[in-house]
Amino acid sequence: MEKQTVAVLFGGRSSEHSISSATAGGVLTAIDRDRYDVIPVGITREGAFVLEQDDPAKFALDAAKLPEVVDNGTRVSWPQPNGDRHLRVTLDDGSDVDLGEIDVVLPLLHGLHGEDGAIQGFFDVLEIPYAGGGILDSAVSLDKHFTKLALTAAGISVAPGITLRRAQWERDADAVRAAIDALGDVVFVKPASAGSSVGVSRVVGGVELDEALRIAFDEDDKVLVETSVAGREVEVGVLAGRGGAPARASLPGEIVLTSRSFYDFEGKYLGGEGVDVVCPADLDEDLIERLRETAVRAFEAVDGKGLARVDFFVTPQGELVVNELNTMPGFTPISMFPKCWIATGLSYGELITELIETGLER
Ligand code: G1L
Repeated sequence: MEKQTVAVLFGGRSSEHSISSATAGGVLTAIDRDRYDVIPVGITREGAFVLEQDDPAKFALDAAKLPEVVDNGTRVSWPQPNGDRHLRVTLDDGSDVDLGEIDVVLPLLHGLHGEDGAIQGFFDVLEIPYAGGGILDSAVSLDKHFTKLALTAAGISVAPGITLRRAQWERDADAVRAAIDALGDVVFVKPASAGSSVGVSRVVGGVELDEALRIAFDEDDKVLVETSVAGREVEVGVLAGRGGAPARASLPGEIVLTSRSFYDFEGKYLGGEGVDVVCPADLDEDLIERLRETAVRAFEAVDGKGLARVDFFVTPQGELVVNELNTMPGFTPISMFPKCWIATGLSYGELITELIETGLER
């Protein structure tokens, strides 16, 4: 079999720079070396593209020394569209070295320009295939307001709530407070498009509502206020089909709150103390089937390409409410998305192969 060359792209100008680099370490360890040649390309915190060593150990998940892309002076330049897809590096003396032709990019990036569709558009313009979400599904999934529009139109339940623009809040605060009051006693205030849970507050009985809105508007001009949905937090991995096959869903996993009281590695990388990632979740057959089917419908509702993690609340009555989609889910071997695919029968390495091959097919 002819080997394909994969450019693994990681780091970047975001607060998740180190997580991205550690994820690259996991991918460099597990990627099928019989099928793929790898060119690791780091993005520094300043935004420079640099050639990295193909050394997983350099990007290990080590709490004492978080991995980092540093500017080593070996700048990578991307080919022209319709060109030969050759990556080149420019050395300090100004001369160019050809690194060879790449077939596909594996973008492991978070935050600004990483998962909002921008890097996907960059590679579309360069006519270089890539793994994962496309422009539209990435952009829609990053915007909680547009995600709700797409899901609602597809008949999928979302948390009831309102979307506020900064100008509305500044012009008519009283009307905004009244509208929020009507949502109920407990609400969540969140920026429409900040990653992770940055800028999110829980407000009870209107206490410190103004402060919660200020924090959210610091992150985005658009803010969602939603009623709190009581229920278990269940997540499903979706992979696009290959060769015209439909998308498919993993077994559901669950975010379980534990009494873990010490600060450890796992806790940190899994989203904080007292949180466990469990897959498969302990749910009955009928619920599992409905979750998997709804996850695929949600993926299709945002025109999903490549993959997405679909996050649900499952209410005590068994109602499924979709909280959000994530086209760049946590992707270390202990993250929910890989864990759920492992539970469903794909190894971490096979999952990487699947994502690369789907990217190559597009
Ligand atoms: F392209 C893939 F493989 F589909 C893909 C891309 C990015 C899967 C998962 C991710 N996730 C991340 O890059 C990250 C959330 C670990 C970056 Cl910090």
